[in-house]
Amino acid sequence: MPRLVIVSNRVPDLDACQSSGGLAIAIFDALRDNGGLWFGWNGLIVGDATPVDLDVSEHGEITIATVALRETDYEDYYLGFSNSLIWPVFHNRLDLAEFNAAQVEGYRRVNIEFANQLSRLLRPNDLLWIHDYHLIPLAAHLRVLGHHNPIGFFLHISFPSPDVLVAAPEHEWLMDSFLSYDLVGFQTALDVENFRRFLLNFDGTSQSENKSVARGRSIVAGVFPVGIDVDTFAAMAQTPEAEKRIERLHRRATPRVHIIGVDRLDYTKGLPERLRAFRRLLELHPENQKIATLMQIAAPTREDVPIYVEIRKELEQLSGAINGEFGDFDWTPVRYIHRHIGRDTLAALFRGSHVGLVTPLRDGMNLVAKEYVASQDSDDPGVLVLSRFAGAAEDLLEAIIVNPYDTDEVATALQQAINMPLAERRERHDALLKRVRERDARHWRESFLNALRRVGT
Ligand code: ADQ
Repeated sequence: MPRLVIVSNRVPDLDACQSSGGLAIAIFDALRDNGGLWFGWNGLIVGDATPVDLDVSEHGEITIATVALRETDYEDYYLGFSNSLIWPVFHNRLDLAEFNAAQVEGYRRVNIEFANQLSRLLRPNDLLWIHDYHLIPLAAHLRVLGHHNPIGFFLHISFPSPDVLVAAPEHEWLMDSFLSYDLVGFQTALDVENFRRFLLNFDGTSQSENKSVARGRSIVAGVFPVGIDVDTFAAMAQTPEAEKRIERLHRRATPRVHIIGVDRLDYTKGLPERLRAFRRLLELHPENQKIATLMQIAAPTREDVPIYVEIRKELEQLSGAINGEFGDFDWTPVRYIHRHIGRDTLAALFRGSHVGLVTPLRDGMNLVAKEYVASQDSDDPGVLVLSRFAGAAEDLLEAIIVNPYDTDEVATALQQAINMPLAERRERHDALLKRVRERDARHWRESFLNALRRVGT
């Protein structure tokens, strides 16, 4: 068996990652199954003059190798090119994209530095799996250093259509960088289609089935939807502590309908639009007043980027305005929580909520939608209202699928969800749970790694 080498922008603390779960644990499990190396940033920022040393530690069969980022690198590579250019462009928000030459230089510099550091640790038959948009040019630099290993890349976010991508500076270089991978994995069929369509812009590109040959290099692109560990989430939603939390959530004099939204506080998640849709529900269907509550949990994220400060203010104002307009001494329509919440608490809140409202404007996959489904009581499940622009919508067809920009449509979907008969809720939930289970975290990593092994032989 070749050794597995995982590279991601950030390497989480192994103990924290085992208890916090999520995607990090799905990656960690791949290493735990077969042993291997995980390389990336350790989350620390040091002064520009500080030498950055590779820190290597052994944890049983797993080797962790990390480096710190220098302050300028953090600004140019992480906050800059990765999160102020690639992130908005790949989420169709050209209006928010910022570009300057220093940022692209920083992005190149860190990728070269990561390649140099990693290069020292690589063995000839290692299998490399690189994660996400921060590290697109990593394979190209490793190839320059003479590494011929099979290298796969997985993009966790959506891939834009070619006409959007060409508006981004340096797009041609970025696309050329992809060609150093043997396998590129995406969340949805639409992402793969967009990627392959872009490659046709390069003279002489030929394509067959899932393979493209462009600029003399051959690359396979495939769909590998990210999933969750269903049993762990379902179990967390049913512990005695979870039951106590659900009881607390429901302990009110008047009957309540609980709607829940859980997201990082990111402009791609459609949070202001979601609050407006909830307000519209109260206007269009006033019988929900004093009955329905939207709990929006929005975890802080990228607060060093100004647009994230703005969206936070907007959300605070909007929830305050809705509560001021509709609330009463015994009813708060919007419960807005700007904090990170433990996963076991989240599982209980999902289970205790009648509607899961997941309405991003654009999202690679969206794991919250899957976690909501996994947490439900199959005998009396809640209803998932899901944006058509989440990658998850390609699979989760039995959710109520909505256009998140259309507040009237989302309000109508909420009304439908609140009043859905038990038999229909069960039928939809059974189908959704089956799909979430089939395409779980294990399926994701095993299908990607098997495909990578195939292209590497
Ligand atoms: P994200 O954009 O972070 O991920 P998502 O897939 O929803 O989006 O994952 C978020 C995770 O964080 C979920 O596990 C959720 O439970 C957790 N979370 C969110 N808010 C929280 C809070 N307040 N407290 C605690 N936990 C919270 C990126 C891409 C997605 C893609 C994933 C995985 O943008 O499209 O689905 O990677 O590939």
